[in-house]
Amino acid sequence: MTALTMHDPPSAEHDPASVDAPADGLAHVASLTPISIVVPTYRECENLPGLVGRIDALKHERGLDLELLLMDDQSGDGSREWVEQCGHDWVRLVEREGPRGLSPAVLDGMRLAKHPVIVVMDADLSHPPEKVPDMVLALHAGQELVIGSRYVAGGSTDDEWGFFRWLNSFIATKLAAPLTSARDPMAGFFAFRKRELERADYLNPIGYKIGLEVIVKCRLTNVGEVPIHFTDRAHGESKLTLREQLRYLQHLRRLYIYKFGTWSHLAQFMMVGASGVVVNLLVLYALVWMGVNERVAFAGGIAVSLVSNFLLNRRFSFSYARGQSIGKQFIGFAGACSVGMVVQWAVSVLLHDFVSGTPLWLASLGGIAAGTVFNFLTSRYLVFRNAKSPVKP
Ligand SMILES: Nc1nc2c(ncn2[C@@H]2O[C@H](COP(=O)(O)OP(=O)(O)OP(=O)(O)O)[C@@H](O)[C@H]2O)c(=O)[nH]1
Ligand SMILES: [Mg+2]
Repeated sequence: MTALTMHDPPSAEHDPASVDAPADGLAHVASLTPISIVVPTYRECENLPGLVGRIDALKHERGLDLELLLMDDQSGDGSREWVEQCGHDWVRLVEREGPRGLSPAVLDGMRLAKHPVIVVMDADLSHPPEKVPDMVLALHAGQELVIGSRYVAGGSTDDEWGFFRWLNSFIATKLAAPLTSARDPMAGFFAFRKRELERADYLNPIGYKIGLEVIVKCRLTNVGEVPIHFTDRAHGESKLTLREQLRYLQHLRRLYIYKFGTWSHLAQFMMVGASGVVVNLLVLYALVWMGVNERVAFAGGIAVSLVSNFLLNRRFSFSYARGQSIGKQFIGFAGACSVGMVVQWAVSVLLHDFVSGTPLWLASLGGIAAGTVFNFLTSRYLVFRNAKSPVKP
């Protein structure tokens, strides 16, 4: 298998997404800022000496005032004992109770952090702590959040990344593109000011992508990226399962709804509509193949796609209204769509008869667009209406 890295190395100065490394004269600024480093840990005992050792060296070299919060989910692998005897009073291991999870652990750490700047990173030494001062300086230069990034010029990953791992990361990153302009929004290494958290209504502790959650929920637009070399974990086991990766899609959907509100409902409604066209055609052809009269087959296709559209819209596009009566909603949906079909027909006829030169296909498309918008608005505001704002997760 070919080994790939996401980017060609160096020439960071040509990459507008990359934040410049600080001038030497400014380097002391980072030392003036007390920093809370939050690290979620689950069975990372083998990695703790390396992590704490490197942060300790940095602390002395750069004169940093920092605390390290290890947010541990009852690992029971000797992590607690190691921290107790490590002899550093700035290192604290917090044993969490309740359901285990990376995001809830990080959120708890953010709440406990006593310093104004928070840095989140993994315990497995994938993220170089030596980049923390550059990240803090970029915050001082005006960024709201700074990512330790693999995907800006100068950033890189270990060469052992096979094609499928690269592709997986590439697709996941592209799916997040409408949410932020950051090149590496999936990163678990980022810095921001604790006060930014006040801008979020609510942080949802699902999935692995807590940085993306902070960017979207706190509506941070000024996101900088400092290039890092991402090293694969040398010790311990990965906790990133396939299940976690599927939860990422669920997480993305919620973030889209949060960020785009009604537009995201419209996008889902359109996708359901497209699936309805396919269902309609499949049923139509199946019925004709079974010898059913064509007029009845047309009606059958429409009826089945109406039901599949209803169920999918209820499950996805307007899932916030799922608590209400399915029977009443179905009657409303069918009623609204029947009016939509009349709207579609009327608009097509009007375009064709009264706007001279409109070809049939254009009139028809205009009718479909009008019918779709009508169906969406009636579904959104009449059938699946909800007293609560739909933009909240
Ligand atoms: N507290 C806590 N930390 C977790 C949990 N799952 C993962 N972590 C930590 O989150 C960080 C990232 O987890 P990793 O297993 O390294 O996930 P990854 O970086 O995507 O995968 P690999 O590095 O390839 O293994 C590590 O510091 C883990 O110890 C959890 O359930 N609870
Ligand atoms: Mg890792």
